[in-house]
Amino acid sequence: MEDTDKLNRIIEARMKLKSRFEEKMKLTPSVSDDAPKGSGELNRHGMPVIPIGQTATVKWPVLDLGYQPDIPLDRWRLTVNGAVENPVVLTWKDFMALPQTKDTSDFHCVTTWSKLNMHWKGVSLLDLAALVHPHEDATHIMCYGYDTYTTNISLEEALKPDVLLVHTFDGQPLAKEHGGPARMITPQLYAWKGAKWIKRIEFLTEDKLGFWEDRGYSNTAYPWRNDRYSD
Ligand SMILES: Nc1nc2c(c(=O)[nH]1)N[C@H]1C(S)=C(S)[C@@H](COP(=O)(O)O)O[C@H]1N2
Ligand SMILES: [Mo]
Repeated sequence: MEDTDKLNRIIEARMKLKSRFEEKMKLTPSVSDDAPKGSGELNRHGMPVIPIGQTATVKWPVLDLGYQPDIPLDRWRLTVNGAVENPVVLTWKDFMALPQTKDTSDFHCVTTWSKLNMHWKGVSLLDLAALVHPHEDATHIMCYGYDTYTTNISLEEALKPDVLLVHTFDGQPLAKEHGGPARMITPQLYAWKGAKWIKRIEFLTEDKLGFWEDRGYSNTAYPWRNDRYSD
């Protein structure tokens, strides 16, 4: 009974958040650009499957800061806090008890490879946000990895339904080298916006720059605009 109530509260909050960000989301470049740059068929949000300057790869390269943290599940915690009504610290069990989403999406790395049709399972950021109730003036999130990595995302991008905190890839636990136990994915933005080994998500009332955004990468990271570096 209590679980049903909890789920219903998440569903209601999710619907409210969706309607709050719907219009802004429709105006984001990966949905609204009428001359998106790229090649191939159109994907589900109307953009060419291969963004400009990208090449499809079968392999899955690994990118990190030279250190891959090892987080046993019994010590794993995910903190979601900042400009929210209901900050939480989730254990692995709490995290796995949240609504689970399966999705197939593409992964575009700024170093020009794209990996298509990746099969994921995890918790949508929208559902996590619905759990913590962002304040009305929240505009962005900062994501923190166990390796000290950080990356920032606007809420109209982060709350898109394909932005997930994934723990499963192709039916298997996400490998440590790719950010396991859990990482974020941002299929409509370059992949550096998806923090591996995710540890904390902080809701912000103004934008702040993450690790690469502070080192010359674009703050917005739109693949179909070739938006790789800040000028
Ligand atoms: N915690 C953490 N997350 C990270 C990174 C990192 O160094 N640390 N690198 C980013 C970059 S630049 C990319 S392209 C993707 C790479 O993910 P992959 O190694 O699974 O291909 O993760 C992103 N997330
Ligand atoms: Mo990257």
